[in-house]
Amino acid sequence: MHQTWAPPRDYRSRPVAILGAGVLGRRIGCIWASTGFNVHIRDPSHQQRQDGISYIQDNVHSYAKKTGKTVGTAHAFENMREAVENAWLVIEAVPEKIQLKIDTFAELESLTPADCILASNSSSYRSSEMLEKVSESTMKRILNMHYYMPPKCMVVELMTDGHTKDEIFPFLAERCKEGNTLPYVARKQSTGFIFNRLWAAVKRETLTILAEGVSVPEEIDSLWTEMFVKGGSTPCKTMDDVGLDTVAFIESHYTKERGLSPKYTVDYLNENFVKHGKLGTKSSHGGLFPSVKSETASVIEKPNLVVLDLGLSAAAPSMKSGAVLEYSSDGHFQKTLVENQSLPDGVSVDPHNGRLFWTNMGVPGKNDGSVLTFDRKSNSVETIVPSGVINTPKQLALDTTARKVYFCDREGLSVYRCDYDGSKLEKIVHAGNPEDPKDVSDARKWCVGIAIAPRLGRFYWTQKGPSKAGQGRIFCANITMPDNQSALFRSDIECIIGGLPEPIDLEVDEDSGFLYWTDRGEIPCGNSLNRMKLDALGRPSETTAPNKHEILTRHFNEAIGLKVDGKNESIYVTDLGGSIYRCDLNGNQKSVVHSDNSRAFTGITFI
Ligand SMILES: *[C@@H]1O[C@H](CO)[C@@H](O)[C@H](O)[C@H]1NC(C)=O
Ligand SMILES: *[C@@H]1O[C@H](CO)[C@@H](O)[C@H](O)[C@H]1NC(C)=O
Ligand SMILES: *[C@@H]1O[C@H](CO)[C@@H](O)[C@H](O)[C@H]1NC(C)=O
Ligand SMILES: *[C@@H]1O[C@H](CO)[C@@H](O)[C@H](O)[C@H]1NC(C)=O
Ligand SMILES: CC(=O)N[C@H]1CO[C@H](CO)[C@@H](O)[C@@H]1O
Repeated sequence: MHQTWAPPRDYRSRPVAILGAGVLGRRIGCIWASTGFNVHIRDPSHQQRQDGISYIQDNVHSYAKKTGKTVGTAHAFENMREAVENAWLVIEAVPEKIQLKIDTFAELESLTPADCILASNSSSYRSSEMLEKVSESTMKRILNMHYYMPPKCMVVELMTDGHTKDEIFPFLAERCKEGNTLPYVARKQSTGFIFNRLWAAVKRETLTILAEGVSVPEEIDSLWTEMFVKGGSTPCKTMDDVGLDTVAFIESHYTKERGLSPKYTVDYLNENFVKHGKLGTKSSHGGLFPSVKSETASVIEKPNLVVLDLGLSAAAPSMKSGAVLEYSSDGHFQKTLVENQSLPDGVSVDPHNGRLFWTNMGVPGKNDGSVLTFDRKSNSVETIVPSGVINTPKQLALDTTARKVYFCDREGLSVYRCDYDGSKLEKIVHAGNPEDPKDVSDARKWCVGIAIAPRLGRFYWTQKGPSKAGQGRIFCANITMPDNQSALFRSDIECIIGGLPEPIDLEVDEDSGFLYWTDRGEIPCGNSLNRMKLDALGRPSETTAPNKHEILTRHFNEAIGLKVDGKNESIYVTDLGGSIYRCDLNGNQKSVVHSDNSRAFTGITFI
């Protein structure tokens, strides 16, 4: 009679049968007996039966000490039928011979009740290899149940034979916990279950390190103890902490160096995590583990917006009517932070100390551009790059880890960076010769927007091209200047996209791996907010066809500034027409947050 399996509700009054009274069989029996289950041990050898029962009698109370449970009984049987006839669980621990196991399961099929779970302790054979002589309905109640060496290690792994009824796993896992063991369920058939595969990787690499003569056993074990035992590191949490983009990057080095397939490492991470902005602990989208949203996250005050007004739409426009303004995130004017600025263009804040940095373009074509900083606590303004050095500084970005200020100089045909105090000013991109009138009049060499991606080791900038000409480009280069090179010649500059209407400001959201930009060029594609997915190396991801990017939303009035708020999942955009907009990360739900036609907005950030 082959009924389908249903949980044996009376399991408490029915025995657990163990086939094989050897070293492991008797320990498995002892575990179940120590938590109040009645145990039947079956072994053809009289000696083994006697030794098995003695072991249980001698040890069951010490096993039970940990749980304080009343112990069950243990009986030994020579006859298989008697041992298993009323069992709710049979664990075979017979010698590792596949034919013997096949025959054992065939016998168990005819001798056990239809609700009895049949488990194999085999570590070297999958239970699917033991199904030759059993019916399909019996296959549904067979699985692997692999113990290590109790009582030292109380782990037990459960694994399907490919047919095992799903309901068996939660039921048996609960019973294992009742039996004071720690169950882990392999979701699929897998040679070596779960732990032995982890262990296989550790062994393989340890042996390779030894074979290459890179280290010695004492030091490997000591290093392991420091990192994993004392440090308490665990693999998945550690990868989330390191960042899955970084893990993918490191793995790609190994796969290349060793000629391995990237399928289960680099590709798996990129396809399932990195591509979706799931980079681990640092990311609001989580990683291998879901993100732990802090309880207070939703009550944290929304940051205010800092927006630059060029001053050219003012009632009496002048070279001194620009301002640094503060608005609430829903667009209410708060206050003027700094006034009388000379065409301010790019702004950024270091969230660690609330310090604000911005550029004043000054008169385009004259070397009177400047970079300033404002400290909210002391309400003081300081000039870090005074006029006389740079021409027309545009967007500004901070590397808050290295404490560097980056900015583009449009008519200076360059990208610069300096320290927070303005020292160590260096040109890092030389797009043309600012002394050569031909170069200066070539807007394809005009550097405008800039974004820093410290985790990718890259920075990005736009060269906008003539107004609405479709000749705009976005470039990237390494934050670290290649050895012995300089802005005049550096070999790491890449143009990552060209033919754009007129790209202006940039931002990289390293959490999601997207590069965003505004474009003030002509309709249909200009005056838009755009984005492009980057890969782990910071280049356009392969899913981005050449020169294909996403236009998220359009119809701005000379779009300039942008600021991505990953936490709130929104993007703010400003335009010269005097509006601040907000849309979601896909460009939907665009709304005007604030509008004032006596203003002409450029840079925007949070404070
Ligand atoms: C059960 O598994 C353990 C670990 O692989 C093995 O040492 C032992 O021999 C197995 N027991 C039997 C009786 O199959
Ligand atoms: C800004 O300029 C106006 C008009 O010239 C002047 O009255 C005001 O004092 C200036 N503000 C600052 C902070 O210098
Ligand atoms: C730029 O950085 C990448 C990634 O770190 C590195 O592989 C590459 O060699 C660097 N290029 C140069 C020219 O230094
Ligand atoms: C850089 O220059 C130094 C000194 O001239 C030289 O020793 C070194 O090899 C150079 N490095 C590279 C990568 O060319
Ligand atoms: C996704 C989300 O939280 N969006 C909010 C971002 O902030 C604006 C302004 O406060 C809210 O209106 C959105 O609901």
